[in-house]
Amino acid sequence: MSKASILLTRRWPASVEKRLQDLFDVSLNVSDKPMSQAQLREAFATHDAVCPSVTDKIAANSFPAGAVKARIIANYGVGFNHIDIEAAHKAGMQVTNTPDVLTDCTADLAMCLMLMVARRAGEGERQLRANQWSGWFPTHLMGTAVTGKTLGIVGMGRIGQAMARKAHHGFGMKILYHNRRPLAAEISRELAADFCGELGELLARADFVALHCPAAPETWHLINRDTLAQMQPHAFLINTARGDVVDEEALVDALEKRLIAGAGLDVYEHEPQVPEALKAMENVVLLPHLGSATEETRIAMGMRVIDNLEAFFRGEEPPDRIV
Ligand code: 8YV
Repeated sequence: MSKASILLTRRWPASVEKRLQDLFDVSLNVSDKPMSQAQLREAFATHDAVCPSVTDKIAANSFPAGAVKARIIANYGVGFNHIDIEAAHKAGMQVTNTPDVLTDCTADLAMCLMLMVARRAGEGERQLRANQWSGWFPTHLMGTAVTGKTLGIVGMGRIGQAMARKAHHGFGMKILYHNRRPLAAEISRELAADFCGELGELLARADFVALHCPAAPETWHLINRDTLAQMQPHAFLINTARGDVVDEEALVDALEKRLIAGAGLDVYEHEPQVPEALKAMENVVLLPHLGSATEETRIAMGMRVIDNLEAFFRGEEPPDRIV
């Protein structure tokens, strides 16, 4: 039997590409540059499966006007807001993602941003590398304590819960969360977490606000001029979710007016564009979408895509099918 043909829109870790090549007839995007819409249309017309990632905007017009050969879009990543799922289904394709395998990795990065921004780590590093460190003195780069503070988590899914666990058990933080529904009683007991039905209540009480909700029409600009104004002036905003959840212009304004103390960001509204105003601020830590960027996780994400493809081409339900 001939192997199914699959196309990866970007390069993946070598061990995963090797495993894929053992199983499938694989086309690689050798340049590793984001593919154009014309290239995507061609890919859907000529391959049994297309495996995109966050840099591929897949909408109805990404599919060929004529016959679509592809029957599955196996996304490399958990977030799938870059894919029009309804259009994919209409064009006869299933869509899968890679949950679980990047949960801790992303929560670790959120912790990293929280610690960095609170302890002014970016500022200190910039100062030292610029040979501007004159030596120790009692009031040098005094930051804010993290241990024992209150962390408000917006979106208490897998990643939100992982961050809550690290922050509560590791840093003695008080956990508040805003979610569509409260956690199961035993998890909420384990985390000593308070459910805030109203986002405003969480924003008014938290010293750190961490975003872990998916990008969806309901969460678009959830953090905006009004909600930023509800945060405490000493509070920090951490975003490892998606840029669209924050109105970036309003955030710049709130930071400039000192309505909040700072921000730690891994995602942006118009990646890879990052507002110059943010880059100019010392109280902001900016990372280039590194949430899942460990070797272990990027390999595990690839293996998870393989699990989905293998199940699909065996005629079974892929484990991570998005319905
Ligand atoms: C991925 C992410 O690197 O999986 C996600 O949702 O945000 C990132 O960790 C990216 O999406 C790959 O497509």
